[in-house]
Amino acid sequence: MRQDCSIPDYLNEILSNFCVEDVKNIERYGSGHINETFYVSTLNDDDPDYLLQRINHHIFKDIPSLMENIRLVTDHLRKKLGNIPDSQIDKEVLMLVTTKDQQFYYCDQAGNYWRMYHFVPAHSYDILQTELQAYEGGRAFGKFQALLVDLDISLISETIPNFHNISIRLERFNQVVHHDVANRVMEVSAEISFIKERMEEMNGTLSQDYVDVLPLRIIHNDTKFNNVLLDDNDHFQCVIDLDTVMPGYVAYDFGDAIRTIINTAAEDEKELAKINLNLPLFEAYVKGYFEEAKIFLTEIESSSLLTGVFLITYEQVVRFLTDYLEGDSYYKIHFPKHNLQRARAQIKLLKELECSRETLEKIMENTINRAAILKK
Ligand code: ADP
Ligand code: GN1
Ligand code: MG
Repeated sequence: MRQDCSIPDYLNEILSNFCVEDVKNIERYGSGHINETFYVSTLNDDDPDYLLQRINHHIFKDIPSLMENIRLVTDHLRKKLGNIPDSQIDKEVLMLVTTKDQQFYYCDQAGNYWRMYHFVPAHSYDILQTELQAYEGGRAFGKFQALLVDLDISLISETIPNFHNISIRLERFNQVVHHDVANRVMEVSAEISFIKERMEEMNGTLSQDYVDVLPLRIIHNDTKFNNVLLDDNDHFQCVIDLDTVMPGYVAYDFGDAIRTIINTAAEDEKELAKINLNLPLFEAYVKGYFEEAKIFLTEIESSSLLTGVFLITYEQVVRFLTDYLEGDSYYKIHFPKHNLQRARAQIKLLKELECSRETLEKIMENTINRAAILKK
């Protein structure tokens, strides 16, 4: 999604530090909640276009380690895909652009960190339209995990510690409710109750319940559907937004992807009645995911996946409401009560998921059994 906004003059100065071809235009781009993103087009049709990002260093505290993660992961993916032509790999794996002094990021005088990728000409969707898109999304994230299975996990840094640790997120939530710095607690008592009613059940889910049986793997950790690009025929092209690639349970990625795929409305839908479950899309994602992930998934991992859907949707309620109560310091917002609206929408989604738990279990079981794909 391109946006018409005025571009600050200093961007040309930032670009002059990178090894890029003649630039034609720069425009704000995308609908991510974290980084500031620009599309940089070039004059010559034979040159690649670029994507420039100011990495949010308030959220990511150690940008050199984060960029080293991305370098390691993209190098590994390239090596594993070595049998396809270079022109193809450049569309399937994010390609970093170096600075003139051979670094993968540039730190400006104000302390802002910038990086560039080759622009991948493909589509990202906030809401899905077809089963093929869901199936291809499942394949994309399944393949991403499968290709990273043999990358040494000890080389990968935690870019945001305890990112999906619900116990720590709930501790923080309780503190934020207690301090009520933005004086908003009164207004959201129903939402706070919703979180508290499920606190005991959710606390420790996956991170404690499965601690000795679930393998830690290198996962994406932010698998909402607009973080996979699809080509013109809706086939998956490239997994993007690698800032949170770090150790975790595959159920986290499964849960976050399903949370966005299964929802018939936007993540921040105001009219809650529009938020329902699209079960055919769920089934299509499960099918695509297992086709690629079956080569490494253990039986216990497969059985943990659905728990991830409930956990991550609940976690989003907690995170959006925490940010609202703290005065909106984490996510980009587009209007004053945006985080509250997001939290309410995710509450409705979680209620729908809870009502359909058995149906979801059956679909999972049938899809997995039909393919007879579990590796013992
Ligand atoms: P955020 O962390 O803010 O979500 P992303 O890395 O996901 O940042 O980038 C924001 C948006 O920019 C994405 O949703 C996608 O539309 C677009 N995007 C990111 N990387 C690329 C790329 N290499 N090629 C084309 N589009 C991209
Ligand atoms: C953020 O970066 P983006 O917009 O893809 C967030 C995710 C949330 C998501 C909710 C680093 O993702 O964890 O699930 O918003 N990323 C980070 O839309 O916090
Ligand atoms: Mg993103």
